[in-house]
Amino acid sequence: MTKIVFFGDNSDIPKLVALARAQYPDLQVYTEDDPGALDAEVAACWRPEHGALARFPRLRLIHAIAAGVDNILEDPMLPPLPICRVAAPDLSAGMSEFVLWSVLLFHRNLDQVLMNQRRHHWHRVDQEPASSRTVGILGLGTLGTHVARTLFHHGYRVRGWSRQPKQIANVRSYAGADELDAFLAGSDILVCLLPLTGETQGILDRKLLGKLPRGAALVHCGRGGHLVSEDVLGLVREGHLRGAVLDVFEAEPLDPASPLWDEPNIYVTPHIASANSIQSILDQISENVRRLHAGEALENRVDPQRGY
Ligand code: NDP
Ligand code: OXD
Repeated sequence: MTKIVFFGDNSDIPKLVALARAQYPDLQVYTEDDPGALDAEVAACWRPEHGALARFPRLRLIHAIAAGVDNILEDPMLPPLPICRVAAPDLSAGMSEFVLWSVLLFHRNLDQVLMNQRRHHWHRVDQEPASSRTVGILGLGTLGTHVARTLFHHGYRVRGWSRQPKQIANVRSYAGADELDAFLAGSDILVCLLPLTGETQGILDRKLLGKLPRGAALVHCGRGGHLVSEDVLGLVREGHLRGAVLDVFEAEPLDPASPLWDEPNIYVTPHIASANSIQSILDQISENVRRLHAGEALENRVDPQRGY
């Protein structure tokens, strides 16, 4: 039996503990305060307190319960152990649904229709085919690639930006800092699906968003640390951005006093763009536990130097 400890500030933790105890007989499951937890070989966590992971002397594997690992890598006392994340098919499918909804909101002018309803104003807004819109995706990893294929399937022109060039059918690839401006200049709707790293911190600022065509829209599903909120607010108010769907924020929950809530063309969603199911999180962790013991390569291993 492998001793595993679950911890972190996340409402999924109690559900993970309950299901792991019920369905995974090979795992001996602990929460942080359980006697015996200090013997854990595997830690499954979300935003662990700094120094928390270093308290487990027998740890062999750190497993995120999410796709993003920025909340783990920022620990200055992080032990030098393998780190894995969860990237399950249900996460990609959910993200594609969310981004498609957001893209349709702007492309079909449904944002204006919703506004008009509040004013009891009947106005048949212009409708154009999906092929008239180019969606640019920042980050062409697991999620960005799935989203790109989904959007192409719905008729949009799709381009993506990543560190390394990609070959994805029907998706125009741009890579690196040198190609960023050209990528932005042709994106009518910008979707952020980057991981949060030292390089991408604060990337969604006035400088970058100002390079989008006037009237472009933003769909932000990466991490709050990408977003410079006051810049987005300013660009929306100036009309440079027609609107933004924002799912992630520097501090979550978003402060009730934040001006983002009341801005007419900003749509705030509470970090629900997508999530791995409890079952798929446990399936991936248990598969990696098996691999750890078998000496096989771990799935979805993160490169701590790269930050994702
Ligand atoms: P991946 O690690 O699979 O992909 C990351 C992509 O970003 C890669 O294409 C990578 O380029 C690119 N990238 C990273 N750094 C740079 C950079 N400096 N310049 C250009 N491109 C860069 O991540 P996922 O697709 O699985 O997830 C992306 C993020 O989505 C997560 O880290 C998380 O923050 C967020 N997320 C949000 C959720 C929500 O509900 N809002 C749910 C799940 C995830 P390359 O391929 O060349 O290496
Ligand atoms: C994730 C998230 O990274 O939920 O999986 O944001």
